[in-house]
Amino acid sequence: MTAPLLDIHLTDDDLTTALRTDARVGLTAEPKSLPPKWFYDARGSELFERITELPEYYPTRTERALLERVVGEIAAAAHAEVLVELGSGSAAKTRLLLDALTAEGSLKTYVPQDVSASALRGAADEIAAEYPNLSVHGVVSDFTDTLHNLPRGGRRMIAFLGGTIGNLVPAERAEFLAGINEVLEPGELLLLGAGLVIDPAILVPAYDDAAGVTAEFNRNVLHVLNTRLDADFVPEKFDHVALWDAENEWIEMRLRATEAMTATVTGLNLTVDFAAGEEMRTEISAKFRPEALAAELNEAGFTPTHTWTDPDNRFTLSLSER
Ligand code: AVJ
Repeated sequence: MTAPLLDIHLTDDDLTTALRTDARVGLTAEPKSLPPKWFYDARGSELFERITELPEYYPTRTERALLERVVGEIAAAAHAEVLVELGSGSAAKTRLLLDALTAEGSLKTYVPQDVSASALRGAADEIAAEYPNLSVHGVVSDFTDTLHNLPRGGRRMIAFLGGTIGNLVPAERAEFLAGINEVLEPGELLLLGAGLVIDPAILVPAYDDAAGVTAEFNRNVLHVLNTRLDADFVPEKFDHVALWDAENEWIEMRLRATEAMTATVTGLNLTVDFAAGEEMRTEISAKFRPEALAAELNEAGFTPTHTWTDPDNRFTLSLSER
């Protein structure tokens, strides 16, 4: 086997620079907020893997079961030579797609993309070993601004699974989808996984599990600030909040200060005051209505050709053509 190529468009220094900007903006804003991509250092990625196994967290297993059921149809419709997977992480669901696309006979290249070089290297090595006939070309980048760094050549399908599209607010989604559309050639494809709007009685516990793993994942962003920016947050002094915003149709996660406190972010030369009970937004996870999602794809220049939904209408996969 040939060792997989790894293009690094995002170094550790770049990450720190981006975090500095995000943290300075978010911690001095009113209300305070931090972008969810900063959950995912090694510990955060591990906590997320544990979330996917929680009884309450239905999205991962729902999407996986759906993918298992329809992956043959996807492969037949896509006839892709290159599979680009955005935010591939541990590439757990990838094998389903790779098996179907290699069985279908068209696939030559797999391009996993992730912000985490360590997660990517591990996944790329494993996939390269398991699929000796596939050329594996990893890209370490931030999916929102490095689409043009994706390798070209061969009919491509970009897969963006897991419902991570929901981390973006509508204006960011529009920009992101249009950006993907722009890098694709006519006839190339986008496979998008998205969580659907369902009963909040099922949604909320998925983001506020009984075992407290999601709470720990949420507080991990403070560990990341402590490590990367030499801050002194006391994560245990923040409560996990998950609520359903019915108007925006998204889950919102927040960290609530249990008492008044001041944190020092040495790396930013910044002190941050929290009032007792003050809440800081750390993530939105938007859920979708199928017609509205199709409209967003259309608006970005895509033609949705297929949609598949699980039997409980909790999650959808949609295949669109540029
Ligand atoms: C990885 C963004 C799809 O929004 O469901 C899980 C992240 N946050 N539990 C999601 C997450 C809290 C997850 N995504």
